[in-house]
Amino acid sequence: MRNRFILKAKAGPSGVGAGVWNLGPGGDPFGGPTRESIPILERLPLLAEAGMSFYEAHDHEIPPADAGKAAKIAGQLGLSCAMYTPSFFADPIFKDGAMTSNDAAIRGKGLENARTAVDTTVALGARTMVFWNGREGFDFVLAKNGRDSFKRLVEGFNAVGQYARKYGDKVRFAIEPKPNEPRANMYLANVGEVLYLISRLDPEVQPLFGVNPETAHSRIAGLDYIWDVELCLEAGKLFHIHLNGQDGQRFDQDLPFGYTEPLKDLALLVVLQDAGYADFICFDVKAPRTDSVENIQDILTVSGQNLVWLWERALAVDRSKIEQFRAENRPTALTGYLASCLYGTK
Ligand code: 3MF
Ligand code: MG
Repeated sequence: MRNRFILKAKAGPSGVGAGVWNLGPGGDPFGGPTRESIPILERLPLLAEAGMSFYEAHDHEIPPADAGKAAKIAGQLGLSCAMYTPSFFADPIFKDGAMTSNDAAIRGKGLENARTAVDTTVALGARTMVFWNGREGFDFVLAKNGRDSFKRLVEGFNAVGQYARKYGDKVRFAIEPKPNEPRANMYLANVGEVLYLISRLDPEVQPLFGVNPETAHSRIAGLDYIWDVELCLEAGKLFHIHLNGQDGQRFDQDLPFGYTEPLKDLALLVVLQDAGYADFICFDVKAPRTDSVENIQDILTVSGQNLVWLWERALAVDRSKIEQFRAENRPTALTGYLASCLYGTK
């Protein structure tokens, strides 16, 4: 077992986490699995061995009935649950969305699953429940009334928030934006849309809702993930973060963190450090279908090592130099300074 990845001087939890789904069997839309599927609970020791301190799971991966078993195995491994999330995308019943389905019965089922997931989040000892907008959107214009969809999202989140109030401050919610894939157009496409939605929630549940930005999702939207994260911080709504890499605006790749844009990743970590970000840092990466089952943890160890290297380089960035380049209006020279921090030269 390798040592846990630890982020020095980080406020709050200093370990890192990953999803159990990150270690899948390697299927994609054009071909089935390329390696055996590891049973979900057997993935927990693999996460721990790969240096993770936290795990994350969906309700179709760790259903409520397995929560006790999962918590016990995790406890023995020294792993804790960073977040739990209802899958509103895997079950065919949610093919046209859960909260924004045109069918009231399906919206009701989504709500029921969300309430159950709140209980399971608590049972697993996690504080954060994530909502990813997987099927909440449309492929064809006018297939849904967008204004009604927005109202349904507000109503749905208000109802889940009201339900969670019985747990006091034990549970809160982080909404994860993504612009497309699997739908052609997804509601809650970016951080700005999520923050606007939160602003429309009932005042008593509003404080329970924040954002889980994902670096690759910002990239798929053609946006800069540093500004997306800064906007969440400015709103006091950075509740969780998913780190990964993305090679341009193509399909969702979930590449290792630190692989595609190390200089920007360094800058992102400077922002998180300076904000005193005290919540979880987790990877949402995907073991590629070309990796064999024996090497399935490489995606986590490479991401973890890149993160630790970049984190320590970010700690060493001289903030007064950043201020100086800003005052001198020398943004290009500033990028050169960051590059020198990244490459380790003077
Ligand atoms: C898809 C994702 C999701 C979410 C997950 C939890 C399957 O692009 O990023 O992973 O992270 O549903 O929010
Ligand atoms: Mg994600």
